[in-house]
Order: sequence, then C-alpha cells, then structure tokens
Amino acid sequence: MVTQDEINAKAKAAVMEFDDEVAEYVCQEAIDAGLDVVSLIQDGLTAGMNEVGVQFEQGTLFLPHLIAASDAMSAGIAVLSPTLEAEGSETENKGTIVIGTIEGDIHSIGKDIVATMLKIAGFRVVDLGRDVAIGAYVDAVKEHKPLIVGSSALMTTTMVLQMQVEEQLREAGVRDSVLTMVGGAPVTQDWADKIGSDIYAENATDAVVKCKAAAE
Ligand code: B12
Repeated sequence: MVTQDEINAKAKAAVMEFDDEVAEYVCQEAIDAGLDVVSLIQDGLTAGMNEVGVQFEQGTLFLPHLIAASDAMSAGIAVLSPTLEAEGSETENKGTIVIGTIEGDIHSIGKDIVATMLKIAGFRVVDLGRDVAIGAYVDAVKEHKPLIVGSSALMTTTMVLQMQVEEQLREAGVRDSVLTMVGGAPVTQDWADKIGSDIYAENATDAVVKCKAAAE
C-alpha cells in the first residue's frame, strides 16, 4: 500500500519532470488509496512547482520548463478537482468570497487551489479569473456583496496593485462593507498590514482557517 509520503514524493517528481501523465496517474492513485489530497497538493505538486521556480531563478531552467511544469501540475489538479468539489458540495453556505489574480499577473494555479479549498469549506466563491482589472474587484463587491474579496499576486511588480484594490474600494465607498484578503508567494503579513488588508494567508489551508474565523 502506498503511503502519503511516497505519493507526495511521486507527485513532486512528476511536476519536476514535466510529466502530465504521471501527475494524473499519481493523483488518481492517491484518490483510489483514500489518501489526503490536500497534503498531496501542498506537499507534493506544489513542492515540485516551488523547486522548479527555484531552478528558474537560478537560471538552470527556463520559461518553457515553467510552462511544462505548470501543465503537469494542472493535469494533476484536474484529476483531484471532482473529488475535492464533491466533498465541498455537502457543506452549508458560509458566505460569498470574491477572488482573482491581480491585474498584469497571469499566475493562476495558487489562486485556483485557494478557490477550490474555500468552496470545499462551504463558501460560495466568485472567481474573477486572472489578470483582473482593479475596477473589476470593486464592481464584483458591489454586485455580489461578499464577506471577503481576495487578490492573488505572484510577482513583486504586481503585488503593489493590491494597494490599489484597497484604494479603489475606499473611493467607491464600499471598503467598510467587505473584508479584504491578500496572498501569493511574495505577499507577507507585513505587506498586508502595510496596505491595510484585513487577512493574509500563506496557503490554501491557512486561507480556509482565516476565512472560517472571519465568517463566525
Ligand atoms: C508556474 C509559474 C508560471 C506559469 C504560470 C501558469 C499558471 N497558469 O499559473 C507561467 C509559465 C505562465 C509563468 C509566467 C511568468 N512568470 Co512565473 N512562475 C511560476 C512559478 C514557477 C510557480 C507558481 C505556482 O504556480 N506555484 C504553485 C502554487 C500552488 O503556489 P502559489 O501560487 O504560491 O499559491 C499558494 C500561496 O501563495 C497562496 N495563494 C496564492 N494566491 C492566493 C490568493 C489569496 C487571496 C490567498 C489568501 C492565498 C493565495 O495559496 C496558494 C496555495 O497554497 C513561480 C515560482 C514560485 N515559486 O512562485 C514563478 C514566478 C512567480 N514567475 C515569475 C516570472 C518572472 C514570470 C514571467 C514574467 C516570466 C517571463 N519572463 O515571461 C511570466 C509572467 C507573466 C505574467 N504577466 O504574469 C517570477 C516572478 C518574479 C517577481 N517579479 O516577483 C517567479 C517568482 C519565478 C522566479 N523565481 O523568478 N510563471
């Protein structure tokens, strides 16, 4: 019988080897074995993605490798999604959360994972997608009246736009009606404090814990 550590290691390797088929196979194997798919995402697939990111930064891997690794990760997530969402459909509605990747930024994998995990936790999630114009967050807050509006930023250059979400929500007179949440690899609690965002979460599990606390 395969263990959680073994399956996580296999998933990490599949992403690092840019192997969509193995990623899909390993994810199905985890479901069949009844293993923890959240751990598989965080400690397996994401760990592989992070390692690819480090090698990209060091100049040993290049953009096509990033694309190939994210394809493998997405292939794995696609296998896991029905199982994850089936778990989520059984829980009650805890409130609405609007989420999107900030303007100028097309990194969507982490945001998608956060959105999926929030759905599983019982929130109604309005996913605005990626490269979301700041005004679109404001419009979505007016339209959906969410409990929380979250933005994801994966680059230091786009992270600064999270500040504009705060500003434009204030200018539109709706800042006090909603909690703001920020996340993404370069984002920190210090950054959230600096721009006046209500919630910072390091990963999807942390986001679920903090959003549940906010909904109580
Ligand atoms: C995959 C990837 C890509 C893929 C994205 C595919 C996709 N559909 O998302 C592709 C190949 C398209 C890509 C493109 C680029 N990339 Co890129 N990419 C990455 C990489 C390797 C991994 C990101 C990832 O998916 N991680 C896995 C997920 C699960 O983790 P995550 O995103 O961090 O999300 C978790 C948490 O952060 C958190 N979270 C995320 N969002 C949110 C939101 C909220 C509200 C909350 C609470 C929490 C939260 O929870 C998530 C789950 O646990 C990173 C390196 C890295 N280590 O981050 C570089 C990285 C982000 N990319 C980088 C760069 C430079 C680029 C390009 C500019 C490259 C180029 N020359 O064209 C373009 C950008 C184009 C653009 N305009 O956006 C740099 C950014 C540097 C910087 N300025 O800060 C990085 C850091 C690589 C590096 N080390 O240099 N990239």
